[in-house]
Amino acid sequence: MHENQPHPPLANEQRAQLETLYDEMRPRHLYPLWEVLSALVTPEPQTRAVPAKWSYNDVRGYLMRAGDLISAEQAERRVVILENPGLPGESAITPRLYAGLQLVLPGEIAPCHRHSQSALRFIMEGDGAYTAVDGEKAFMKQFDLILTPNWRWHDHGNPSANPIIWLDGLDIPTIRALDAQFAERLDETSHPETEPPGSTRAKFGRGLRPLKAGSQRQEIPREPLFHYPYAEWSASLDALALSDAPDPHIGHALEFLNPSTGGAVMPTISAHVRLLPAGFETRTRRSTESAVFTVIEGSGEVEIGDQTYQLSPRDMVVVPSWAATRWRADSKLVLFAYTDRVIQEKLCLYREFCT
Ligand code: 1HN
Repeated sequence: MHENQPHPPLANEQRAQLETLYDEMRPRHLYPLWEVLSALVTPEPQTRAVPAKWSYNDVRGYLMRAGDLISAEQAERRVVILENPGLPGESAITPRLYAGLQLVLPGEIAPCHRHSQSALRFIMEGDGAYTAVDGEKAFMKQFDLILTPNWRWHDHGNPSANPIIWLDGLDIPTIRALDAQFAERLDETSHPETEPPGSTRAKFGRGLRPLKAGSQRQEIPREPLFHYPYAEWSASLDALALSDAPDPHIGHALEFLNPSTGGAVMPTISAHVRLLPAGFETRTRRSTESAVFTVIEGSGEVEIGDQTYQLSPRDMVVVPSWAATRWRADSKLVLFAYTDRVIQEKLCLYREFCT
């Protein structure tokens, strides 16, 4: 298993007899572990995912063409998938995460459904559209984060005059790996309104939660909050940058929290934002989390393994597990990221290596 401790070599005769043994085992679906052990148990993470970058306007062009050809209702979700070049045919941007850009044109509705996959939406362009979660609408502004946690009804609508485009981040490959997918459509296109817009944020988004007495005591939903506006997270990030020194490996960073648990926003997806001051360069870091980043503001550069990418607003990059990563900000650089860190932490597997 260790490269510096080779196993004693096999004699030719022994090898021939082993091959005969394998030939007889194969039809019975039996295989020798010792032939594959070093590929199964590696000293460090081995991933098929590779670093990659997509520029927003490039993807947007294809998405708008799709907008001329298929309606949101026909498509159910009109999305162009960002697929990792190392995972062809898997509709995955990392082995655990999915990414896509979704377009909803003025007047369209993406019909109501629910599924075991957890999803986040990060608004890339436009405002005034909404996602309704269990019948409560969250009206979108650019760079807002909206969650549709697993098994919650959700539909999207765009009553505004402009196209709306967002980044969809889901845990599709994770749920697929667990063979735990379920999905269903609601009979109606839109979920009936259950609460006025903003009511969940008023109840749970300000360090407060509803309190009732005795038998009235209310169960707190698993993920009560589903809208994290840009105006709020960017103000917090700017305040952090005024009061603290940047972390040498990730700059100023704030994680989005589930107020019910104090942990990651959803059971399978972690999300955070970062700010690198102009001229700041991080040190090199590796981590076992795979991450999808998008640039909110500014320009700079990222080195991911042996790749270097120039960054400008709304570029999207994927950082595979254990790839040595270093960021440089030419101007104030603001990033949004979602990752599979929470899964790894729950499994006691998460690791970082900072130089
Ligand atoms: C989904 O429900 C949405 O609700 C977007 O907008 C993308 C990709 C696969 C499965 C479900 C949405 C999706 C998805």
